[in-house]
Amino acid sequence: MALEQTLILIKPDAVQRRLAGTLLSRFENKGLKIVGLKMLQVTKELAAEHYAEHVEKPFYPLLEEFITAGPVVALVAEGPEAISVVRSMMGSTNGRESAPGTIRGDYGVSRQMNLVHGSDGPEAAAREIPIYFKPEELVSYESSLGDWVCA
Ligand code: YYY
Ligand code: MG
Repeated sequence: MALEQTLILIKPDAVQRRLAGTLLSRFENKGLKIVGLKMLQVTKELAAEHYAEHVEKPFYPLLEEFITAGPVVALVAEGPEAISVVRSMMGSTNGRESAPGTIRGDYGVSRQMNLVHGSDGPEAAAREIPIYFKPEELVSYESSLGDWVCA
């Protein structure tokens, strides 16, 4: 069981809908440890770096418009297999198809405005975390709950 860190974005639609706290709570309630947290405005340059794999795709102009349309909350969550845990909590990309019980399944009906981003694998997490956080912006601390949330 690997202890992993993953990048999560609470996207502009979720911030505008006042769901940031609700979504943050879901990750906390799951037992993930928050080791980095900030609010920021994504620029076009940052969007292109983050979504490098999608820049040439036909949907990118609208994705860029959406992700830069308002502030996001960025966080780094840590936990056992945190990357796949967060991906399963998010649900599939299109809110109309994502399962009830997932974030996208519970809160959205859009493929583009789908509330959250989560790194899709270890390589993505290693690439994406430094895009949003300097090393000194990530904290290291002991959690007294640690022994009670994973075994
Ligand atoms: O990882 P995930 O967010 O579930 O989906 P990706 O395939 O990486 O696409 C990134 C982002 O782009 C997605 O969250 C919505 C948007 N998007 C879109 O607007 N239209 C598509 N056909 C595919 C993706
Ligand atoms: Mg993706």
